[in-house]
Amino acid sequence: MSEGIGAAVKRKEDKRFITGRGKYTDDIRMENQAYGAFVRSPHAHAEIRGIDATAALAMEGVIAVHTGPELKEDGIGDIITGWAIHSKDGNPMNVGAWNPMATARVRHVGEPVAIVIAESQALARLAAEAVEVDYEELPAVAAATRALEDGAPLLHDNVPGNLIFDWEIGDEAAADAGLAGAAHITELDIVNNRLAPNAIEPRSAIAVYNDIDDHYTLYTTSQNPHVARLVLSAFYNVAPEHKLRVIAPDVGGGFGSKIYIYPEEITCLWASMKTGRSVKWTSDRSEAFMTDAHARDHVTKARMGFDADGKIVGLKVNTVANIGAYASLFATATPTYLYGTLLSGQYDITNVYCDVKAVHTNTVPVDAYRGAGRPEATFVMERLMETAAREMGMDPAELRRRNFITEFPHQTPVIMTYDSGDFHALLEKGQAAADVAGFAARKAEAASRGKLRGIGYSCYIEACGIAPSKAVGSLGAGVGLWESAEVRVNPVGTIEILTGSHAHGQGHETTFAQVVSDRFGLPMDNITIVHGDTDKVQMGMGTYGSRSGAVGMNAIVKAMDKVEAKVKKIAAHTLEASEDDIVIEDGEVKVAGTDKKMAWHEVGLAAYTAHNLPDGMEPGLKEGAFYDPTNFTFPSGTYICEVEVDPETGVVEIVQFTAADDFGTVINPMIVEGQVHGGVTQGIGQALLENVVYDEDGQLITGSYMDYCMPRADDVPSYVLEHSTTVAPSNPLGVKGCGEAGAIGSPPAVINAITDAIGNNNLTMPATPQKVWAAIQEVGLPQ
Ligand code: MCN
Repeated sequence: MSEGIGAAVKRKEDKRFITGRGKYTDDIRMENQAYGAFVRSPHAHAEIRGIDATAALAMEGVIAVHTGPELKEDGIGDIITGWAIHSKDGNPMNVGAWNPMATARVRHVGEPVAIVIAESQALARLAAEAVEVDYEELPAVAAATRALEDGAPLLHDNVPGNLIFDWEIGDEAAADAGLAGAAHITELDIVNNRLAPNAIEPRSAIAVYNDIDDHYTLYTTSQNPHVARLVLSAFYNVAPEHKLRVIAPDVGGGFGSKIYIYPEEITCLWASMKTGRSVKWTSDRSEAFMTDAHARDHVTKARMGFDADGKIVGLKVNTVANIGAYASLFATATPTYLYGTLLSGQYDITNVYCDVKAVHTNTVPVDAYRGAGRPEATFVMERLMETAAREMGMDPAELRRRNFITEFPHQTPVIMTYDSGDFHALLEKGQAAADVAGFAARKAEAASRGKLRGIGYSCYIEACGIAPSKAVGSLGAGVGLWESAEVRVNPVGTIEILTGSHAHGQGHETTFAQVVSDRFGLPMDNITIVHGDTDKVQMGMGTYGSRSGAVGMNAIVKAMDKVEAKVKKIAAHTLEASEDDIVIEDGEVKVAGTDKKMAWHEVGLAAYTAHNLPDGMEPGLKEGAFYDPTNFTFPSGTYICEVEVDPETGVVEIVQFTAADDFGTVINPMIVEGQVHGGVTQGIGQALLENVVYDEDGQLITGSYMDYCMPRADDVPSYVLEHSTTVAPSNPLGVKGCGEAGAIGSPPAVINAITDAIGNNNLTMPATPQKVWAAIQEVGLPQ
């Protein structure tokens, strides 16, 4: 039916979002509400010699000032990283301890040192300025490669050389042997620029302590409220799980940055208990730049070898990954298992080796951001392929074609088993949609206007639907990553779906309802999706790694299987037919081949009135399921970018961007297109504009939108979207995640296009006009 799987249904949630009636954390007001503001370190690295809050406490309306040692005395635990990584010598990683508020030393600008609680937000912020902290400055280091040098400032006593781990994947000897026999070797030095996440809604939290019940409620901008509750209780000792309710109401974008439990939530919860007041904290934009987990920040050397026919014979990658001052929740997984495992790309390569050194620096923690590890891997692979083709005088599409994997399942040398895909089809569709055949004419026409036109490819594959608990457990994850769902059919036949997934812009209220509507033939209006509250949904693992479709929706499918089985039993009993003959379609439960039927709501009513149920059947119609898939999903695509560069100014215009993707079964093509638009735009932002800059001493230079440039509508073209489908065999719906693909596939396509236009491959992201102009000067105008 028209609202089911495959229908471009308009988003149910948009009515409240576009009329300004979404309910975000900062919109919530509690009785007895006070406001928290944090005193933050202005230094990148310093000892705290003393804190004097006298002046702040003397201000009328200031309720309390609390510091890090007080939390420690109350047994509040350190913030943890969720993934245990071992170095290649077999030793466990060394990670510096992360106190929610600094106890003795600060290690990045913006690190919280104290919280001021006051009657208004303005007063709390003013009073935070009045808290005097006596710092003794220490030498600082912001660049990961510098932090590894002898004599670099040391951040943590237990992390010698600032090296958290030196991890490897693949077979080094095999990669070396492959490279030794290569007819051609392409080498690249790659910098993957550091990004800030920039969700529209800044982080916010309200902590409510009820001393009568000794119970805590936390409203927070979280992508995974249940995981938040788990770590807050199990690791940070804030409260036992049954005395802590976490609610993530409407959340205005996360892009990974709201997966983690930050110091602020922990501190607000504890401060609420201490003061007996509800404590609200909302980040302003400057705080967001300073304290939201940043992303990427890799420095890489890569070598790829080819035989005389252009077949890849070896790949060796050495990466230094900046983790920041502390290791955040996914920080250790991101540059390892989310990166090294994708260094086979779409290609049939036998010999791959990757070494990653993860490093503490005096910068804010670096963690997952749309794509997390996979954009970095794709950038390495796709810059190498394009560069190699140019160096060998081959068509970059042809070089890729010669190396594509064509048979599935395919075991890569870096752990992953790709289960499906058709890379040739994606390339062909992409080329046709981008009119690659007409490029030469367009280039000539652009030249007649004094513009340099270039074209660049990126053929990406990524692993998402982050789940299989056994797989992630064997790789060091602290938890399993299944998902849960409950399907509640009410006596009147309407349905409530409780899910452990969390939507913060992805449209789950629509797509999840579509899957249910499709299954039972019910109107979308009769289906409600409930999520984001640990008191309503028992447990869930939340949303990241493009997993809600592949894992969350399939948990609903599993619960619907159970509902369907019970519905069929009730109908068979009532209609005096065999269960095997019962079919559910268009909102009716029918005996196949007859005119005997019940309306859907009649079955619901029968389940609850329970006057005439089969012997031994429990009343009611409600089923739950936990779903744990057998594999990740592997979306793939061909992205083709066409640019025009003004040689006078170095300004780049993206004149066409074509994305041909394979997301398996598509539930809602309009939502999926929106996801690709958003992801590609973020990728273009990384390629052309965005860059977090710290100076050598760890001062944040790009602390506002005056210095950090986000893509705007006039920076991007109207996208050309194509798709080709291979169904994911690892989940019943056959879906592959789509939420990150755009950000993963697009940056290399953009840089490949610009370097093609200007005839100089020596260009780093972001390709600002200044850099592009300088690169043109370096080699002169292409003839
Ligand atoms: N979908 C579909 N058909 C498919 C796959 C997905 O119709 N074959 C739908 C899903 O049902 C869902 C949406 O597309 O409505 C995205 O699904 P999925 O790829 O499973 O991703 P998640 O829902 O798990 O969302 C997470 C993903 C990630 S990891 C980041 S980062 C990101 C992204 O989604 N952050 C976002 N997209 C975002 N979009 C918005 N507006 N805001 C964010 O913070």
